Amino acid sequence: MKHIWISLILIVLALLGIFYGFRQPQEMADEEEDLIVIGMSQVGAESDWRVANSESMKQVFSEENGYRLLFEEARQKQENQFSAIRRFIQQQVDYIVVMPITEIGWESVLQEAKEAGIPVIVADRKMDVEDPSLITAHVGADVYAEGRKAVIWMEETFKDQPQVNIIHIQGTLDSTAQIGRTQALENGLAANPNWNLLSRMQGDFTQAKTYEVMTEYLRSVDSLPVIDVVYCENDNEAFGAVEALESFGYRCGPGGVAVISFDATREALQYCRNGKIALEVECNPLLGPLVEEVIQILESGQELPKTNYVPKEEVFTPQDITDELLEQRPY
Ligand code: GYE
Repeated sequence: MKHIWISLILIVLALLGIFYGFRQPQEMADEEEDLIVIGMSQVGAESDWRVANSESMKQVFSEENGYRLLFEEARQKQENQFSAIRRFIQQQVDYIVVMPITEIGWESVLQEAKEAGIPVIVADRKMDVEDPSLITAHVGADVYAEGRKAVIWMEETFKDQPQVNIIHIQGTLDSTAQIGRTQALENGLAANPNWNLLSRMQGDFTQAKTYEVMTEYLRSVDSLPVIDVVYCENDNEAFGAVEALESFGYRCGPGGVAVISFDATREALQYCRNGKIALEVECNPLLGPLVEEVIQILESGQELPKTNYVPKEEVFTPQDITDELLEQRPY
């Protein structure tokens, strides 16, 4: 009798095993079908800001949160972004999210996405297109406003100085961050006759390129000029500029060169605390949650505002930076 019971239990267990064996893959497939598929095209990994931005996207668009993320990095080439977007269209993703390298040239690829019925959300920098229906929403900072904060600080700091010698290091040309931050400085130059632009160079938002162009410039001048301000369009440019300036004997800090930078990543705030960066204008890279908000609104069928600026961005000078701020800085 005991043997019969044991055999019965074994049979039941075996049947249960077969049942679950068949059921589980099916259930898994069902769960996968529920995932929202996002095709995401990122510029590259040119800066600390960009790395933090990619991290934020990957954190939010995880399987645990209900997403399948197809993430492609374009190594700073727009053609690579085009091919990534075309692959996403072929794969029939639910949404395409693009952090565009520059503003222009997107019309035809966006048209293809539109014809395939896939909404395109633009994050960080903008796209300049004539037909607004090609873009469902934009999530990103107001970079002109960031530039204005730097210009206002310069106006206050140098208001009594008869001549202010400025070097301007631009970011990737035709990118929104370059256009806005450059425009703010241009307006500052026009409004302040005591500001003197010594040189303008392209740093492409990277430390290496900025070190190179700055070194070339300092090598090419007959005698080293007095430099009051180096206006860098992001933190990595500021690191490269400080390195080049110091190697030519300049001192960055009070009484020396005032380096201005945008982003306010942890390492740059450390530079700022040490006085090597005089002003940090914050630009928040953590855009993942805002992009998700847009996608959730779309999923629920509600009306969507076309532009969602990143809410609050601060300005830091050396005295604002505490241990606590550095420890808590998420990027
Ligand atoms: O400031 C820079 C990055 O587009 C706002 O791009 C972004 C800029 C950011 O490489 O560090």
